[in-house]
Amino acid sequence: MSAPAPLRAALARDQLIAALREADKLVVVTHEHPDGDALGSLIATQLILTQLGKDSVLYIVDGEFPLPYEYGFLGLPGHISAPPTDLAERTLVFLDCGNIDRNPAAAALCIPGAKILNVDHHHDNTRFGTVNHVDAEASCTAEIVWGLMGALGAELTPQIAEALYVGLLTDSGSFNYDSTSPRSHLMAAELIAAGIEVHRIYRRVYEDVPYAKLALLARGLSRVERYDDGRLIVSQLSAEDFAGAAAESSYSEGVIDHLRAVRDTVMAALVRDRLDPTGAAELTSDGARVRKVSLRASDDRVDVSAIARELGGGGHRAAAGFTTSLAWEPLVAFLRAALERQLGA
Ligand SMILES: [Mn+2]
Repeated sequence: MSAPAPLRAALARDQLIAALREADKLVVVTHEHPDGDALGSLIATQLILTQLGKDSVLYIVDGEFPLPYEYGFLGLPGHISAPPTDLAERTLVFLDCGNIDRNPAAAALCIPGAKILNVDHHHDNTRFGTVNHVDAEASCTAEIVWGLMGALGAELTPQIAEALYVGLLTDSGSFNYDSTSPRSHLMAAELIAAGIEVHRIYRRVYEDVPYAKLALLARGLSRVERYDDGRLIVSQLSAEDFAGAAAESSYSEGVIDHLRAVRDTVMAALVRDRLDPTGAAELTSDGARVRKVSLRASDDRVDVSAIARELGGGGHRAAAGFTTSLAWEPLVAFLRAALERQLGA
């Protein structure tokens, strides 16, 4: 019989701390198309391990660049873009990565015998690590990293605090999502006391918006469709929309929040063409467009991660996503049916 969940969680945390203490050489990685929490927890962990005197590198492949402009101010300490030659000697630390199968570059690091430390807050984390510290109650992975610092004897520098705050701010929806807890605010208080400039970070992350992002939003809002008395609201952005707006793929971030906020919405979906390096639509071998679908729930009854998993994706109850080559009409039909199933209709 396995141990009860809280005990298992405490054991995993102890195992993680012991493994981090023990390791001399590490490589820190996160999920594909990293967001604010992925980058914030990644950078903070890299800084913490380096501060503790360890030889740590931060691995992000070239294909991920340019990173979203709003996180550019953080810098990438110890960044490498090819697997380290001494990979076999390094402990792998995965941050904010719920499913290793969706990150081929990171999965390629997992050579036989690799020590894999999996630190995450996705409730559907596939527990691919040799140590799995998964805390689904945490508002962000940065909150978990922050919670480890005391036990590791790490000092909260302004640079670490800034990276952690970006993770906290972005993954908690500026302290507005359900996952925001007293602990999230205690963390924020400690980060502010450590010297971060809250307003400056807000400006960097949420303002300083390239005009192309506004132009892309306008296109997204012009393609909105509503179904089933507005319970489902969907929009799409094609490769042509990105090109027409001169927008990078990350500029679609935030469009879905406008959809979710509409009255009567139960689930919002944004469907985007995946772009190849030239900005053209990525195609399957039989010529279909590969699309990324982001889902947001605005109703507690709905678990959008379960809907995303039906097509090979995943995420959180209120925010999830998947990739598909379904055409628009069957895709909308799938979303409508999946939502009705969730609502028990
Ligand atoms: Mn996260």
